[in-house]
Amino acid sequence: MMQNKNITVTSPLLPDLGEFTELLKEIWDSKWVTNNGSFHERLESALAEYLGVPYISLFTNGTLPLLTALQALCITGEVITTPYSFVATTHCIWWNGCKPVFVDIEEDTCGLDPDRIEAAITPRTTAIMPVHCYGRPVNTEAIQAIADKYGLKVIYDAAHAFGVQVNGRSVLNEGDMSTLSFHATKVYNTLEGGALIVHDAATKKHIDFLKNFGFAGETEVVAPGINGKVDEVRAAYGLINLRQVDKAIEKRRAVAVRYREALRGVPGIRFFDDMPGVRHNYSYFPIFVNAKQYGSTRDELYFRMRDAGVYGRRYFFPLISSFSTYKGLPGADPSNIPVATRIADEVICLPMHHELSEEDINRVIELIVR
Ligand code: T4K
Repeated sequence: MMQNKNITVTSPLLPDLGEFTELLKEIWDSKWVTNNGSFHERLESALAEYLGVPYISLFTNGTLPLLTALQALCITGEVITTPYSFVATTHCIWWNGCKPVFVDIEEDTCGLDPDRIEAAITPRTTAIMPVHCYGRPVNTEAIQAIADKYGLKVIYDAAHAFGVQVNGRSVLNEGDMSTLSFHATKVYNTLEGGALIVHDAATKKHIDFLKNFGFAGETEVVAPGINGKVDEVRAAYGLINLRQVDKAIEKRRAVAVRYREALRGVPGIRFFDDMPGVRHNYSYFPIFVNAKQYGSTRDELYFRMRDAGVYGRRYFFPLISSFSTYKGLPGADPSNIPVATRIADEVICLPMHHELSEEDINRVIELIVR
């Protein structure tokens, strides 16, 4: 009997090999392979234009820009953040010697609930680090109003929000800084990669020093920086991928439309619709399983899918606040974060990428709709 192929949660968007080889030849000929080369410069300009942001600095992954943003803004004390994210979000706060303080999330965005932030602010709070989870923008206006009232910085972990716009404006322009991840599993990737988005030239210059060990010249080190540099090979890869990302997002949108058509009305299965005025990137397609109404638990469905070769993922289960390093921190107790706690037990991110065929989509749907 023919075995069904496995369907994974995502699949990397890869550049055309012929085109990539051409650029590799150029890099080989130039013998300039890293440290702010010409492809690096071209990719920064192309991304700034595509994303509609004034200043962007490339990084070698999506974790280092978070670390660097906290460094650059001299964040100390307590940082309010979400327990419902990839663990890198909280790790970066910890690595900067700050204390993460967990606040619950909203049901409709899976991002920080602005109505719960003020209660978590103490005299030691210096910053808020929300996440545009699954690329769904949080309420940036409400968060900024709180930040302004208490004199706090806002750093958005926008790892999932490549190309996301609200009313025609990039969500990456909000707050003091935003970060992106260009990991292979993301809508847009440079294999590994990431970026930090800032609002002015002087800050970008400082970030560029920080990502190069703090060097401001051959013999001058202005701050304790790190190595976050991107090489020419990945910059060239990223330039080609940028030209095909819109097509990939359009394909993802079509997958979302099919899932929604098929799953709407299935008792116990909740999912997101598009938000008004938002240009989404369809980076993830989470469903939320209400066991009572659906008749099986999330994990029963999850493992049934796996047994059939359909590899969804439970992003973001377990909550960051439940890991041993963090579970004693303020806000980490499940009673303080009831929405995040419930949603982490309900979520399955369905396969979502540009290469899913009609047959693949039907296989996923048939496993959920019984
Ligand atoms: N902030 C947030 C909110 C984030 O979500 C992330 C990362 C970060 C910060 C940090 O950014 P980075 O430093 O990572 O750039 C993945 C990614 O590694 C991670 O980037 C991502 N978030 C996280 C949500 O997911 P895993 O451990 O789930 O990936 P993995 O290896 O299990 O891959 C998932 C599926 O993707 C595989 O089953 C198949 C497919 N895949 C994966 C890879 C790596 C491929 O088809 N080809 C591949 O090369 O973490």
